Amino acid sequence: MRLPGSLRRRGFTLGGALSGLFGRNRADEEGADRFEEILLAGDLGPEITEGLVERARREGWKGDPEWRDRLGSALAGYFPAVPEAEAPAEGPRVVLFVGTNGSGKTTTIARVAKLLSGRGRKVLLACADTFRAAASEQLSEWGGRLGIPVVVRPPGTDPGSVAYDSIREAAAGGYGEVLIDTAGRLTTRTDLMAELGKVHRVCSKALPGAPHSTLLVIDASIGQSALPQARQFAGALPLTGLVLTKLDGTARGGAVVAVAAGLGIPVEYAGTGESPDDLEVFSPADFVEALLGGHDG
Ligand SMILES: Nc1nc2c(ncn2[C@@H]2O[C@H](COP(=O)(O)OP(=O)(O)O)[C@@H](O)[C@H]2O)c(=O)[nH]1
Ligand SMILES: [Mg+2]
Repeated sequence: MRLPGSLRRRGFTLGGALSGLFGRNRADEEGADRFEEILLAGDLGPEITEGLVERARREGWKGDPEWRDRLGSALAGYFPAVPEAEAPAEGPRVVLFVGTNGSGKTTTIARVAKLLSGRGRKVLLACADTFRAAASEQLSEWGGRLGIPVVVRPPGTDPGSVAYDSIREAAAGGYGEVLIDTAGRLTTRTDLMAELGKVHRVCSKALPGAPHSTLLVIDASIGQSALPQARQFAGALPLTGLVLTKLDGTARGGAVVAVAAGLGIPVEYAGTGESPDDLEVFSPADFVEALLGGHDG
């Protein structure tokens, strides 16, 4: 995974801040307090911070020349593994994308579509964001650029019916993948959150077992508010994975560890820019390495 060096805040990197911390000549308590401060400043959140402080104490990281590797594997261990994507027995694989407005859903769908069609998969896009005409225009524009058909319906159409139609159309047309875009929503709008649950259920009516994957797209730059936001979505429909976007422009990537661990779901993709190729299959080890980067030994 190619990660930009942006996981650092002006003057602050997790790796840099930790330099020398586990040297032998620091008082234990002072070191533990400082370690805690640094992890919190790195947006890892209170639970993971506490877990790591405890682990450092238990495993005796102080004075251990390998402490950085230990910390790295402890962090990587917080990410659940991505399960093997099984091809459905029959019909297309359906992926539903959800998230707040502007988190990067539509951009991500375009990139995933490009990736999959590059692997020879026959992809159908569906715009179940029927609030704004601009939403279907944006997805259609991507479809046009990528040469991938897009199912669109007039604004105001029930999003569930767009999802249903697209899955039936994909099944009839021999498509391998259906990627469904949904409208961004504030987690405070309980009616809209409930509607997502409905779209999810409608997918399974169109095709038993669908959606095979439900991905929550999160703007990585929102830091600590990512976890409560993700929990709200998880309460509205069963999520299977995460997509982190805007990792190119943020130093708040530590929060990502808290979200993946807190929800117990894997990160599948990472967005690292605005172009159609700026999507990476997520690698916890590479991510942690970038997070701990910027140190001098
Ligand atoms: N820098 C950067 N911008 C991104 C990334 N992903 C999405 N964006 C931008 O974020 C904005 C909102 O994206 P969009 O896909 O329309 O969000 P949606 O409302 O969730 O569908 C657009 O300007 C995208 O170009 C990313 O990984 N990096
Ligand atoms: Mg959108």
